[in-house]
Amino acid sequence: MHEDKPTYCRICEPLCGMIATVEDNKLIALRPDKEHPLSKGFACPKGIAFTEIVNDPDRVRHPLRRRPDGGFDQISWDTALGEIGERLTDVQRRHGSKSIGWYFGNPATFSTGHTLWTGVFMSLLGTQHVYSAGSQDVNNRFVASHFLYGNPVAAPIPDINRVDHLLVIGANPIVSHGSVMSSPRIRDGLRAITKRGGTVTVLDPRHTETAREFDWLPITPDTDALFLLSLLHVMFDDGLADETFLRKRTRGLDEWKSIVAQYPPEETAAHTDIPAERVREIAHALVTTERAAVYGRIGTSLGRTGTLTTALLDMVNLVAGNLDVVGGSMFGDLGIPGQRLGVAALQRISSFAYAGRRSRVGDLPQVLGTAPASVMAKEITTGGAGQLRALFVSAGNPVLSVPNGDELRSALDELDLMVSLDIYRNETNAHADYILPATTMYERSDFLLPFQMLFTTPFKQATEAVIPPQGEAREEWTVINELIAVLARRNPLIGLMHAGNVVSKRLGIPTTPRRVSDLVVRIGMGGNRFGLRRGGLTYRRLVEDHPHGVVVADNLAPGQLSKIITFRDRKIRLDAPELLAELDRIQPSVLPEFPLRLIGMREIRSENSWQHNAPLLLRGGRKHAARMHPRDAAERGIAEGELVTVASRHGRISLPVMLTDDIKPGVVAIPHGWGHNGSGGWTQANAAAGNELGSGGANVNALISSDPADLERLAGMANMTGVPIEVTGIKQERSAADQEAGGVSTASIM
Ligand SMILES: Nc1nc2c(c(=O)[nH]1)N[C@H]1C(S)=C(S)[C@@H](COP(=O)(O)OP(=O)(O)OC[C@H]3O[C@@H](n4cnc5c(=O)[nH]c(N)nc54)[C@H](O)[C@@H]3O)O[C@H]1N2
Ligand SMILES: Nc1nc2c(c(=O)[nH]1)N[C@H]1C(S)=C(S)[C@@H](COP(=O)(O)OP(=O)(O)OC[C@H]3O[C@@H](n4cnc5c(=O)[nH]c(N)nc54)[C@H](O)[C@@H]3O)O[C@H]1N2
Ligand code: SF4
Ligand SMILES: [Mo]
Repeated sequence: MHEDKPTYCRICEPLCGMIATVEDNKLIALRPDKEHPLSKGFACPKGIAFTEIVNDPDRVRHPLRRRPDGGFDQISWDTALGEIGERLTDVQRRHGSKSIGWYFGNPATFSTGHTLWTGVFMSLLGTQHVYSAGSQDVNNRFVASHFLYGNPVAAPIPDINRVDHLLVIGANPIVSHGSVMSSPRIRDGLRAITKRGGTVTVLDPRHTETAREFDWLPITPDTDALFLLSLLHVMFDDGLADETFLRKRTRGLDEWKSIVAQYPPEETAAHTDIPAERVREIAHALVTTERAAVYGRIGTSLGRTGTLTTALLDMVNLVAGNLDVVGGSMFGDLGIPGQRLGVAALQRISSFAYAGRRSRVGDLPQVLGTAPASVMAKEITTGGAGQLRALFVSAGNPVLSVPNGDELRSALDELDLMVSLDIYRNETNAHADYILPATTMYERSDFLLPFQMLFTTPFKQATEAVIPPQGEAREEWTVINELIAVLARRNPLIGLMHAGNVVSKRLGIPTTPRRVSDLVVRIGMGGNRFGLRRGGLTYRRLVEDHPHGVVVADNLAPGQLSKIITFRDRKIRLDAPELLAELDRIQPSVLPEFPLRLIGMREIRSENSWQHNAPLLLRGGRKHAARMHPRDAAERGIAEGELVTVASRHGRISLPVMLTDDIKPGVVAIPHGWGHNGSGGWTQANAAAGNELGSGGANVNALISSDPADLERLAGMANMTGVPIEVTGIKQERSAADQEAGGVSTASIM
């Protein structure tokens, strides 16, 4: 039987509408959904290629158990769960619940059940060993919002539909499709700004795919805080800011005025390389253009002071009169009554509150219940109370995505138990004792719960599974329920959760992600409020009456701040001492032996580390390569395509170079997510991106420090951009070594 089913893609944040063609319970093809109200027939190559991933012969379809020789044997779910249960109970008996940990990766966020169940399970378990991709991504956004608004989950997004002057800092939405912002067809959204006479300016060390379409302003990596301070300087100095309004809405304005007075653009230009007159021009344009916004993402998150930089983005929006107003930087609305009080209450729970706990290693604050993944390896290898002994990794590949993968790789082998839930064998779960097969997104029903506040046009969609689980794959939340049953007897809170599961199941109303989502749909924007609002949305109505999704409001609503700020005086706090203390760290450090600066980049046909196995995405002989300016290459005698060594204070990797004018001299860009070294089960990925040394590309995170002292202090973020490096041609390296050897022999002859 041949059927076309509307659903949506859950690889990245626009969540584009898809039509899945299904025959005899097999996914045959995916095509963009023309009837999706926002993505309107757009999907990117990653989304289309997902058929290959669902049906990939390399996929893990059955539970696997590792043999002493490193290979894996297929076992039954019963055996796997029985053995894991025994070993987990043993770890818990000997070391307590606090020795059990979980790392959940990026795709977990795209599954309601996965996110909710891991969050609740770990929180009830009372362990501090919860890690996520967030400390390499977005945790500083949450921390900045915590300090400014007393609300970690409030994230302003640019009002793409109405903005007339958009300053994009450290984001490449034409490739990434937008982040911390769900805005399908983002390229069209950006083009529409210039079509209506507006401007888009892209501040980025690389002349990116986005910058190429608009105005490019090359900036020195990791100097954005200085640039933003200068914008504020000009706004105050030139009397552009509405101080009466600001005084009413904020605390700490005078302190900031005296701080920004110290950062005139004429002085910061030496670091940022942005001419003072451009800074002045931009500051004026942001204030005088009625609808203007600043938007920043990964490039502003992964520097040494990401939390401060992110707070400064909001401050620039605020001082320019662009925060929480139409056409500016706006807040999404769940439409749930009492949401402010809910957040305030959550923040009293130590497992959720900012710094409610601090990491054992490195003394770093917890963010939304998670610790910095960079310290995970040392949490395994450092003895003492609370040592991490049993680790679950779901939808993650931290050996490639976290700093210093080598350190983590060897630490994993010291665990008493490691269990992975994944759709593939990857470089991380090569070290797991068990790999449990997870469903892909098209094998589960879902609602876009975590993204509701991030849509630039408020939107809802729910989908049924379009195919049954392939092989013996199971949804993560059901596996977590099994673990809960195992641990119930030894941990009272887990026991309570287990009892809840059992009772609700007996009553015929089992707790499922669908039921939780239904609740949120009913009380949220456009919901039926349990019958109070006739014709309103329920989960079932979403699936049956709106299979292509439904726009619940034409635009974002201004004036959300009063619902967001949890401080009693309802004022934005600019004067958190923790933020102010970060000002001491913003001056870039100079290491003469590492004169170049490393930045990251995303590729249109990669998704972090996990889509390099799809033949459609590997077409055209893709190569993992470092992008370098010809001038820097010439100075080092390096030719196009040559194999080079890239070294930092923390490590070295080898890969070919690609010379390009589309990068600021002095900067080198290397995509992350490569370094498939054959330990994963990804046969295509392992063979791809070949270089002289072998295959699978290089792991750029070998160049990044996992030392707690090198992590950003407020969010424990890894410092992955602006890292000092040097690049040497391997030929030059060899001849230098030969010369040295030659020198020695000459000397010995004499
Ligand atoms: N195709 C594709 N799409 C993706 C992903 C993917 O792997 N592939 N990953 C998804 C994920 S997990 C995320 S979090 C989002 C990220 O979404 P984005 O943040 O839009 O993605 P990046 O391409 O990493 O963009 C970061 C930009 O910052 C620039 N940059 C680096 N350092 C600095 C700096 O110090 N200052 C400034 N101003 N700029 C800097 C880089 O040159 C780069 O262009 O993308 C998502 N979408
Ligand atoms: N140098 C550098 N490093 C970075 C970044 C950078 O910009 N530069 N970006 C960081 C960012 S923003 C992110 S988000 C992280 C990503 O870091 P991670 O999330 O640790 O790694 P991914 O490569 O996304 O791996 C995802 C894994 O999930 C599996 N998977 C896919 N779908 C499912 C599913 O439905 N269920 C289950 N159980 N498994 C599934 C895939 O097979 C894959 O093994 O990388 C970070 N690392
Ligand atoms: S941009 Fe591509 S990968 Fe992202 S949601 Fe849309 S189709 Fe999926
Ligand atoms: Mo990410």
